[in-house]
Amino acid sequence: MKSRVWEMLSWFLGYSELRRLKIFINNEWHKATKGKTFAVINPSTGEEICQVEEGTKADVDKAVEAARNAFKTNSEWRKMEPAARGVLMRQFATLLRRDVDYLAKLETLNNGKPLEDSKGDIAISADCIDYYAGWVDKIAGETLPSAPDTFLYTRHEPIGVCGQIIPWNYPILMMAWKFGPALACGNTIVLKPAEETPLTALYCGSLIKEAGFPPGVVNIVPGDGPECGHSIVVHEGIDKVAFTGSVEVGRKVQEVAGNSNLKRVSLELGGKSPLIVCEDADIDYAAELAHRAIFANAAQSCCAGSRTFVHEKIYDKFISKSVELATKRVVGDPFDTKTQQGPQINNSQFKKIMNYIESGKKQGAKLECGGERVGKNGFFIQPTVFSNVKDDMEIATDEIFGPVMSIFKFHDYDEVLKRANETTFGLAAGVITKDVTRAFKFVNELLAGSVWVNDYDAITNQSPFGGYKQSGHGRELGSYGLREYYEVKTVAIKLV
Ligand code: TXE
Repeated sequence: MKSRVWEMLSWFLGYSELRRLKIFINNEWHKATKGKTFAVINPSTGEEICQVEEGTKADVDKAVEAARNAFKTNSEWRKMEPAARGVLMRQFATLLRRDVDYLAKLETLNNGKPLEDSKGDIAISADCIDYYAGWVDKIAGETLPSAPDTFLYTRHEPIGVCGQIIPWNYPILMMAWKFGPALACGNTIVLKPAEETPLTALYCGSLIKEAGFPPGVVNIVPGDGPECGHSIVVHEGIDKVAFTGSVEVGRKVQEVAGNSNLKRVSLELGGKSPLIVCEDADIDYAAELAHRAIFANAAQSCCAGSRTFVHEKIYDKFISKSVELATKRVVGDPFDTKTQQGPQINNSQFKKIMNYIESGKKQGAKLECGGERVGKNGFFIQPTVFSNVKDDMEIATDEIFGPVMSIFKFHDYDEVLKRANETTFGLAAGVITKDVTRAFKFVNELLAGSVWVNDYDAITNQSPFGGYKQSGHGRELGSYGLREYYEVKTVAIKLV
């Protein structure tokens, strides 16, 4: 693997212009005000890829100033016809597709996901931007019934400067989910990519400029959470903050936003999503689906199916099939086309996951397979399957965010529904059954923002995505995603 990574490194360093590793403000590349840089690490090797200028408060201030100027009433962006905004967005999507090979390699180098997965993420990111480009001239208010001498209507207006803070698990896709609705509604943006994975977002800065967006509409400030992220959340010049990440930080974001200028907040946080396999399920189909539900993206997915409930009548067969699939899963070099699972993102996530595996063993779950590190370098973990998991074990309650499948046994449908809902999270849920009445009962009573029947991760650009309970609030994607990015102004005109 090492030689391949060196090949990639020289490819990256040879072809990337250094300016792409700076801070992107006003369509220009800036050095960090404090003059500091931070290392970006390749999770496949643990080695440094490159240094990136580290944004701090002063850089966030600069970015906000640029975004505020771009949002002024007479700015080029604000005077633009909606359809013209759509043209810019489509151009950006076209450039993402043009550079898919470069971007995919960069994403895989930086995040560790298999190259084909990175290509898929970039394709759906471009589709997401295109989808929202289609909305620009349809974000309409309403004419309302009123007294005959009054004209009453609503306008949907952009909120203003939007701070967007994203995680490292789907770096470019999370950026697209945030850019799409914000730009469609006519806002301006200060984006902070995760400190682990800033490379593709920064590259996209150059594409934003090439697409023709006016300076200041999109600004990208790489940096850490406590300094750079916090400076965004607390900033009085920012009107809205959208955050995707941990519950712990989400809670802080809401509190800090509330204590500053009460900026609007939308949060997409973690999950502990149940997937319920009923006795009438086709076992091979169900095991394949449950396998993908948990192990996709090395299980670094907020809606990962991390609690698999299986009916007692098919429990043993389901476990042997799941073990067979997990044992066959190919873990390793994400540039190798046979690889299905790359490394975890960093050492701290790696350790967190290994600790959960130990905790599962100690608390009496049965380790069916996996549970070990793969190789000596990088942060690879074997696909791990636990059976006999009880509801109060740590692996049953906490978001592990790693390749650990936890299988629970159930014998009664009311009982499993109650257990599935007994969590502080509520992002997603799945059920596999051929019984339509039972399916609807689950659909209606599962407390989750998305419920998938005989499917999992069925996310499209038009389907809203977000959480019940402590998985966050607000929705991304679809027309619902737009609501997070406009204000409703009511206008009453008396005809005197
Ligand atoms: O998340 P953080 P981490 C969960 C998952 C994972 C755990 C920790 O369980 O194991 O969170 O991951 C920025 N003010 N998810 O530590 O810290 C940070 O710089 C403002 C679920 O990586 O929440 C990054 O850009 N911003 C999740 C972003 O928040 C701050 C995806 C996410 O980092 C900040 C990732 C602060 N005080 C992790 N502190 C999902 N929902 O998909 C940090 N950040």
